Amino acid sequence: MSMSVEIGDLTRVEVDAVVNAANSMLLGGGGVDGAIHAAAGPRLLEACRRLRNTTHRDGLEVGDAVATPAFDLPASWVIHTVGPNLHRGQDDPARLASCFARSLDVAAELDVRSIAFPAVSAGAYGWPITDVARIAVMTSRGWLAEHPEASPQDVRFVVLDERARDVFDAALGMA
Ligand code: AR6
Repeated sequence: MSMSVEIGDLTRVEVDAVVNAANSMLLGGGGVDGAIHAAAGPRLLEACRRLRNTTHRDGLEVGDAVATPAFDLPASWVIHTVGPNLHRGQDDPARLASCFARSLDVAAELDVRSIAFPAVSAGAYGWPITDVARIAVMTSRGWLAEHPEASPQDVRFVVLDERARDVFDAALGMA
């Protein structure tokens, strides 16, 4: 089992599943969501529309996760999750923790070996990166400890700059 942080573009990472910091509508947006849709191609939006027309008519709840194929990305799967939006008063850390735990649950159902997360909610949704890093690492560490036999065992956090990398590094270094 391993957890690590790296600077990079989530759309170019060679992992089995990348996590998308989506919104409840599941129909694309800016930030990571926009980058993933642009790189994965229009079939990703079609797959998301299918979810909206079938299993997710009301969209995806904050803290939940759902997978689609990744189409033109190097990854096989996109696991879409919806972080809490601090600008709308969504300040419950449990909701953010749930994004990571549910994404790992979905990854386990798909039997993927490796998964890459962005700093969910640390962009447009306004959460401080220090809180996101701490919650991401604590939750993933807890999940891995509770599921010693399950996939994925390779969990990566992919961030855009050195400051974010240092913050995740500090969180990873805490017991
Ligand atoms: N690779 C890795 N990290 C990235 C990339 C990338 N290509 N692009 C941005 N980041 P955000 P949120 C970082 O705003 O806060 C969208 O419009 C970014 O620097 O993507 O959960 C959705 O549709 C930041 O640290 O996600 C939603 O409406 C982190 O990824 C809303 O934004 C998350 O930033 C979701 O907001």
